[in-house]
Amino acid sequence: MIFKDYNPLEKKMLQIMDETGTIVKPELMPDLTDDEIKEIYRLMVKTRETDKKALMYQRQGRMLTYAPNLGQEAAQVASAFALEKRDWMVPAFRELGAWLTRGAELEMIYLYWYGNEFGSYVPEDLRILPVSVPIASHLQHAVGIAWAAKLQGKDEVAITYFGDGATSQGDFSESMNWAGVYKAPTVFFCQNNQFAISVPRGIQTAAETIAQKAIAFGMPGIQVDGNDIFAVYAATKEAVDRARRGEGPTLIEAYTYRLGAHTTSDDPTRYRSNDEVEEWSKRDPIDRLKKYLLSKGLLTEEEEAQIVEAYGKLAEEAFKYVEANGETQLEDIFKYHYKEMTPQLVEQMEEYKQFLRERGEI
Ligand SMILES: Cc1ncc(C[n+]2csc(CCOP(=O)(O)OP(=O)(O)O)c2C)c(N)n1
Repeated sequence: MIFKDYNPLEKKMLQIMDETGTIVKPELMPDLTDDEIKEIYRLMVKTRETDKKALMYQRQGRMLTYAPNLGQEAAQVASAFALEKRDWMVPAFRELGAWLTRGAELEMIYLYWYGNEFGSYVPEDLRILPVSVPIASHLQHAVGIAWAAKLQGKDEVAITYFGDGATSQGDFSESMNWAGVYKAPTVFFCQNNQFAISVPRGIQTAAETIAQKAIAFGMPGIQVDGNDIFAVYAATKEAVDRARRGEGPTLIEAYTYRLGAHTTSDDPTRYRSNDEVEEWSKRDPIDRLKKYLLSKGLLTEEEEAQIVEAYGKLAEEAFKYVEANGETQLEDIFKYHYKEMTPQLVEQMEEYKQFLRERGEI
């Protein structure tokens, strides 16, 4: 039981593996087999390579916009790895690693960033809600799903992902409060990547840590090293297990860093120093796990190169599919808000078509 030793008031951050890939808290090592650890590594590399390609396609003008995940792979993959298939994932928009860990197809994810509505058409058995851009609004959905599961006597848990900035939104407080009062089996997973676009975490909230916000809502909160898969996994697993046992929600703050831009429309050099980025690059979550695997003889440099190459190819194939099939239909933008279009949406669509006709675009 980790939570009882990590009272958020004491501002202790859970770290099990340090930056050199050394296990510094062997007594807290989670119960993962070597194969599972390697699977986490593969998923992190998959995230990194497919993320890099997406960014490249956007820069080539072939993808609409993109929110990079560089540096956050451990937080995403290791947390999603702690879920069961029957659990629910309620994402924001910077969770590529969690999507891939839950088994989402890259084609669908790329379609979303390509601007195609079918990128939000998630196969039902994955139990993932579509991307949610309005900050923190989806936390309400996660609590609703969790509470419904509880009322129906199902032992399903909902995890929801959000950033440090989202914790300043009213929806965050409302969702945390509801989950606390009704013991809704929810895991609130905050990727504290230090920025909400250009606003640094230090002026986002006066709370000393994000994890401390749990106290007000009567649930455990824990800050973990978000670049350490073992810390992320151990905390998430404990949170999921206690939620499933009926003990209620948990807030996890994964302390990490967004190494890239907020989105492809952002220029981070305007609000942070290269030295800071350089410092955090040394804590790269994939390098750290690679060091661990190499030291245990579970990975070779050759094998790593093969894995990297294979995922690069996978990304190329997926994007080929998207470019061949993903052309956006004008109607789609209006058609999928509701099961059926409301009269207002029909009117808006007609108006827009007329506008395009006048411009000679259709
Ligand atoms: C309700 C709402 N307000 C503002 C925005 C514009 N916006 C998009 S991303 C973002 C910052 C979010 O920061 P954070 O929650 O820390 O997540 P991160 O982007 O760092 O992953 C903002 C303000 C939005 N999408 N929704």
